[in-house]
Amino acid sequence: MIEIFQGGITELDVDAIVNAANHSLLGGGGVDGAIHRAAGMRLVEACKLLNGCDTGDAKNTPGFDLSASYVIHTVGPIWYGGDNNEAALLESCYRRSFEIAIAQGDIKTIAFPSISTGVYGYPKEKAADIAINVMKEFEGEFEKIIACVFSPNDFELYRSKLSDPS
Ligand code: AR6
Repeated sequence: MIEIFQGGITELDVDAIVNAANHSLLGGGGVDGAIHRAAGMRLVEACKLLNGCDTGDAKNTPGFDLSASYVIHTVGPIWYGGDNNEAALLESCYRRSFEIAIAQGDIKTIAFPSISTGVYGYPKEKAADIAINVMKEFEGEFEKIIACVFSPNDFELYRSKLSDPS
């Protein structure tokens, strides 16, 4: 089942939340900042042991003070106009996050923010198409996948795409 939730991802009571991080994995603004604030200082200590992360890849940590048991940190591409492998890298973020969740073994519910669509500038509609395609591919492996959006416009974007049978 794929659901849409509008609001802060740290509020969600799921097994894992995905973080739209940067190469350092040491925190930042946007959803990354919110997750680090809510998880507490132990999160950055755990992230320091991971030696960063490549764009399109993902790594997981415990969720510490979050209600989510795990945070899966992924690094989305910066949008440079679309001819710099952005789509494949964004798709890889979703796919690697799902693969890590499956390998973890005890993640049945997972929530994703709209990776790369904030500071990294990825056009929201193109990003939503990629997110939803990969979510549909992995839908059978999870009890619930949540697309967590922040704005009413993003909620409507996901709602219209998810209700479109094509
Ligand atoms: N919960 C859910 N979604 C959120 C939240 C939240 N609390 N806060 C923002 N969003 P961004 P990026 C939405 O900029 O583009 C960081 O500094 C937001 O509206 O957080 O991948 C990292 O450290 C947008 O739709 O991530 C990196 O340096 C989406 O989350 C860089 O930003 C992603 O926006 C990553 O940029």
